Amino acid sequence: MRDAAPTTIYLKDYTPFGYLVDSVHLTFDLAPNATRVTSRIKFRPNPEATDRTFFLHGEELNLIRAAIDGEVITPEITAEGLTATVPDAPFIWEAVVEIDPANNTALEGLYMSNGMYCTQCEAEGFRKITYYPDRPDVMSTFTVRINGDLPVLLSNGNPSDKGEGWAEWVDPWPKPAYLFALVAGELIAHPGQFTTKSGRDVELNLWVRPGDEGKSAFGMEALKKSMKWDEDVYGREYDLDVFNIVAVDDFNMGAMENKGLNIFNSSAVLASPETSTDANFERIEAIIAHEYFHNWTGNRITCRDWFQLCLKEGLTVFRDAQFTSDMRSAPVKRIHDAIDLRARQFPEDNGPLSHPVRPESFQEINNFYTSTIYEKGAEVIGMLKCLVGDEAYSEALDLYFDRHDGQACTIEDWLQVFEETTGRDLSQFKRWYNQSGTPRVSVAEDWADGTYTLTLSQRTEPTPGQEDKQPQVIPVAVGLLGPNGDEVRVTKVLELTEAEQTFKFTGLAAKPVPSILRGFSAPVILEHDSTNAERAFLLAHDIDPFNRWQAGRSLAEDTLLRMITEEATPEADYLDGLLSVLRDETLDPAYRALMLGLPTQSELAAALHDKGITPDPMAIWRAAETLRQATAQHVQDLLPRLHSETLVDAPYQPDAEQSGKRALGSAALALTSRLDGGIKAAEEYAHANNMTQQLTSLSCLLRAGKGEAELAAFYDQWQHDRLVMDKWFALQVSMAGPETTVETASKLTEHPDFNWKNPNRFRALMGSLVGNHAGFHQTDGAGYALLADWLIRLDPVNPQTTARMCSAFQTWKRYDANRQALIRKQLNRIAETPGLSRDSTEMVSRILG
Ligand code: 0A1
Ligand code: ZN
Repeated sequence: MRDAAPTTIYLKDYTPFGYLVDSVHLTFDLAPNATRVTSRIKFRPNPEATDRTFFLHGEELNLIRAAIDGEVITPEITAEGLTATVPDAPFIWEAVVEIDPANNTALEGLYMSNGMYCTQCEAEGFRKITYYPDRPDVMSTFTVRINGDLPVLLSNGNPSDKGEGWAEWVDPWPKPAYLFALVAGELIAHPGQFTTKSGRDVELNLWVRPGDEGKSAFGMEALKKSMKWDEDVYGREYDLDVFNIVAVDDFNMGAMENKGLNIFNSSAVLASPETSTDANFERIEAIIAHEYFHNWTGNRITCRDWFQLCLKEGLTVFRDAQFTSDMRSAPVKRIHDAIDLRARQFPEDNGPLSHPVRPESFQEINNFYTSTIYEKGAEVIGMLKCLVGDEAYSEALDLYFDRHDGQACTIEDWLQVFEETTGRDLSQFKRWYNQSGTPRVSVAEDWADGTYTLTLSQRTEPTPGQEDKQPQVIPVAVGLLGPNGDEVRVTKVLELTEAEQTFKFTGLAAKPVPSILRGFSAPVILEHDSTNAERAFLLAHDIDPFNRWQAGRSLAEDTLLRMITEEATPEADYLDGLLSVLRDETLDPAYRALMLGLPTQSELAAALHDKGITPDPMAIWRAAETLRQATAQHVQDLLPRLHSETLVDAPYQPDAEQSGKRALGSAALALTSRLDGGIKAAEEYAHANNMTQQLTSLSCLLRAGKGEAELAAFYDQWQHDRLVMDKWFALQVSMAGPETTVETASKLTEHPDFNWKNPNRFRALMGSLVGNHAGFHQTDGAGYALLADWLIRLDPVNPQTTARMCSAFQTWKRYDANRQALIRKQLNRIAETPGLSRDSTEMVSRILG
């Protein structure tokens, strides 16, 4: 375990490393408890550096031998690395270290998962493999020899030679150590082939454990589509002879873009219709694309330091979102992204963990793989594209790839290519990178003499370490609708740059209804006191699919808030509007399914808190239940027809069209189950032939307080399948009523299949506990205590996953004094745990504030 001493690292302190690395040769002699890593590294003084301290990172390594230019030395060793005296000229560093992959439960560095060796080096895992300047601005070519008695031995780059029990790999592209990877095991390849636009033949392989062969075809097709898309849209070609993907069961994150050897959490790559839902397929396609796209945005051009993480992550998320929009439905993707941003990034940005897209300090970089860096980082790029236009965006990207190929870059480099290609001053835009918090844009309207005046104001609440906020450049896409629903002014992007600004639309025949923030053109909170009649009007007429959906969402939120605070009954504007949308068969089923969604209960809690009302999770839950019930009754005549959408005649395809139909059918089944007590859901479960149907019908049954037999049958059917068993755990906790959530979760922790050291299993159970808002926030604090117990238990085993899950407590200050006291007690208990990791220490102390 790591030293928990909190050292803060600052962006302003960046200095280049004193030495350049010309080449790295690594030899691995694999053994579960004593793998030997021999390194031979050519260093030379860096002419651009002033500090010549020769410090190499290294953690949990047993140094056997170190030599410089063949002469054995005794370096000074600490828990973080070693220091040695070196010549003021090029020299060769050699070291032999021993490591223990079998006991590496943190899943950083070289570790074992089901008998297979694999690595995870981002962000700072390479230092657990050997001594090295483990920082992204130190780039080198790597040659790797693996000696091991296993049939498949993989590393980065191209295979150069192999024999019985050994293999050699050469990666010709200079890379930082965080992109290093090694995999060794008994694996089966799903092969593929791709010819790049310039004619390079690339051998593709998706490697899985025996037994998982039936789940690799979809991932392979997604990879080929990604390779083609990046050529067509960004002109980016693949640059090696092979591209390998490996599925691993024990993995902290979704996947990793190691050069030529992507390593995936098996949940992010393995799929079959019988075991995966439509949502799983879509996610897998997006993650495969994301990791592949990193080959250019991340690998060929990498980050100078970890403060620049959004340079690769924001851009790559933006690119994978473009890909999904092209492969599937662009409006549906945009709505999903807005839902996710509001559910995950907004709470982060408006709470104690708030940090800029480019942070200025950190203690543990692993804690900064956040929704802010990734998703808000992508939104920032979307805004930049919106402001400069599509053509200028392409030109700037071409320049970026040309100019910075092979470099480790900064946000300044990124913005510079836009400034040069557009002539635009982006100094104010840069605040999106430096300023944390979600801007709130409020709207005031005026109408006189054919002129409609829109006054937009922006403000951002203080966030930790940032009291005063400056106005940002906010692209606000606006269209105007006339009284009959026609578009009287087409979408225009208003650039809000001041704290308050007025925009006029002249020559209008009648007072228009504005459609503001079309396409969710900026990641802001729009405060617009429009009437429900106006919302219903937009729901009926807006030609912007995002805002049409948003109008329904705002109606739903408004009615729910009134139900919670005024004991109002569900509003007719909402129910009638919904009914017309559901009846409209010209609308994409996936879009209609989205219309049936409600704001999450946690979002409602945030909305109440914003209004100065302390949220009561039970009251929120009751309102959501009541509205669901009222909706079911209101649209009941339509339900059989909508439900029949699920029954797609053609063979199962996880494409947008079929999955959209199933989404609508599933939403209809959920409402039907509220009226028939689950009869239809039981029928559907009995003849379900894909996981989407099986899981939907089972969840409807559980929600109706039924399904015990089906749950047991599901277990019997799928107990051999790890990924499906994750669903079995998650479903029971998510579907439990508020009073039984904690009890259900607690009982499941005793189940023999609760392999809590596996991050997927841990998250399936504990993540669902946190996601069940009313259940987690049970008044006696039992939910908080259960989570804290398990975080304390997991921390010494896997600090990274523990720390990420601590964020469950980030919203604690929204709730009443009693709940706050109960949560504080658990946070303190975690903080006071002897030997708590640096990861969790940082998270808990930031949350406590
Ligand atoms: N770079 C990967 C995600 C990743 C990040 C950190 C990790 O360990 C701390 C692992 C994976 C991606 O964006 O997909
Ligand atoms: Zn990424």
